[in-house]
Amino acid sequence: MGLVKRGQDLWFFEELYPDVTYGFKVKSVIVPETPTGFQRLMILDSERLGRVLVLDGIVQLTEEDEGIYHEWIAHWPLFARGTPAENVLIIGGGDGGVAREVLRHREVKSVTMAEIDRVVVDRCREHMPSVSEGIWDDPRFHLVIGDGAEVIRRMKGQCDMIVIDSTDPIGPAQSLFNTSFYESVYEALRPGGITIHQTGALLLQPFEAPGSWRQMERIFDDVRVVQFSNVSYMGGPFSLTAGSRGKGVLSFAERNAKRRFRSSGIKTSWYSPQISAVPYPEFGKRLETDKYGEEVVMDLVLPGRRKPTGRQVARWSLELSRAIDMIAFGEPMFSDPALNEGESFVQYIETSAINYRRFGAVAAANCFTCARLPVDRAVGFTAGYFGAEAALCWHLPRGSFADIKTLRRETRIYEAALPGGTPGPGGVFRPRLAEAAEVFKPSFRLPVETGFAPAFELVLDIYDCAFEKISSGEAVSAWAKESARIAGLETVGRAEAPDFGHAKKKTAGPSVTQFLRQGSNISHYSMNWLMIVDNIVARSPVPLRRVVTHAMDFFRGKKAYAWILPRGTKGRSLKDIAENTVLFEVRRD
Ligand code: AG3
Repeated sequence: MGLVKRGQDLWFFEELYPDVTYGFKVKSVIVPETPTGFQRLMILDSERLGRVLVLDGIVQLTEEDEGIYHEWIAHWPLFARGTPAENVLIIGGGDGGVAREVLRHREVKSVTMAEIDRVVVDRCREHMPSVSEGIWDDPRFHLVIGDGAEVIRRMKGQCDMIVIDSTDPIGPAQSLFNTSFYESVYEALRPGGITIHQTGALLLQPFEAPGSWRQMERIFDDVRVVQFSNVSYMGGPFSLTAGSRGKGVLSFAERNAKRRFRSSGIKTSWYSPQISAVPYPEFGKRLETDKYGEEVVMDLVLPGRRKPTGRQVARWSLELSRAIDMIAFGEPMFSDPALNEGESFVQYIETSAINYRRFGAVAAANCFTCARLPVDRAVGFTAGYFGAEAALCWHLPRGSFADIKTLRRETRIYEAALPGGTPGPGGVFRPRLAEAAEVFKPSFRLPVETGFAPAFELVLDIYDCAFEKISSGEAVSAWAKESARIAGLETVGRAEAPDFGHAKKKTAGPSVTQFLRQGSNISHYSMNWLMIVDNIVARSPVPLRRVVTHAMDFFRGKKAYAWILPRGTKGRSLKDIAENTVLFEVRRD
């Protein structure tokens, strides 16, 4: 893609997505694609859109419609404030379009633009002078060539407004889309200050705005999404996410804008406080109802003395990932290739993992996705594959932001009707709700201690974790090792934290598997959701309180939901299974 010859004509096709693109006919190449040291820069001229700035194959602006983006990203937050902003910081924005619009506000006393790439500034000034028109002679304007993430750390409490006019969160702008950066933005704002950040096309980049939202929501006092659309950012509704320092600052945004726009005398072409920038309701709904993920845990009764081989299990995981529309990543992993009693198999998939182990005649299989999971299909397929006589299932909402009562209601324990995989005639049961105090008492007995089951699983979702901890592959591997020591479980091999990059979509963080003797500890980290989701399976008891609190302290998590499941049972009644399945909440404030 990029520049393509079509007959006599030269066309440009955007390279942002692997499966959709848009293109335009090119009149001439003004600046052929050049590496700047940070990114690839190209400037094209076209009949339809005028001159076009392209970075890393992605259209940043066109002369024809740059006003739409620049007016909205500058005037929306400036007019949203009750009082005029005086000190404004722009991160990125090297073409000068944002600065141009900000400087139209007379009350603004100083505009600092921190752009990492000098080549963007120079080429745009030379070849697209209309975009930055007027800024260079304005004594209020200051250009800093440097990394915005560093510049902002030196500006504590100094800014009334911070505009982040960056490229997408791939390439050099990656460091501008995470919690530690958002924290420094908050720190740099004065009370009553507002920041605004471009967060992508709402339909085509479905995890971008929600990912920024979730992180910003934890730091800023109010967060809002501003929606607009233009021609050059493909995909219709496009988002800017705004945050304020101070509660209630954004609540009056519309009212302030109407009043202050009128009195400012500023004439705009595309921005107007009369136009609603409220996102389509569907996006609000998606944000609210967006569950982190789902898991189905299955105890399958194998016929005869069947012991599936490693090869069969690995093939199951690949076929299962296909059945649930998930791509498998990396190589299948075994704690013991013979898959002897209790030894584990793990296959990472697009957003998390599939795993397996066997306790006698029971195959204990888990299928976890940080997205929607067609549970019945996963169960039906798995039971069919192993020729299971019965399938006991726990369907768990993982990383749900709901309260514990809702979580209990959404946890389903049932015997599947085969071959369909749907809940059978025995009905659907819920886990027993317990207080952490009860579960943490030394007198509490795990299902392996009471003799109810040969193994147990601790399913743990920890919320509000520290970004630095969950984003570091090294830290999470160290935790997995340390956790095994605290649990008194013997490790097998090392804890690896492979990086599948964008493949993990909204989890956007490492996954770690630490094999244990006859068990495993598999965890996934979501940098967007600031959460860890973890499953520990073992045949011997562990000190629950120490294991859970150690994990929470390590990741500095504030809240956890945990389930304890009896694994590997055969012939127990559903009622007994449900009574031995415990759900509890832990808070560390
Ligand atoms: N910066 C935002 C470009 C976003 C393009 N992304 C996309 N289409 N998903 C533009 C810089 C203009 N000052």
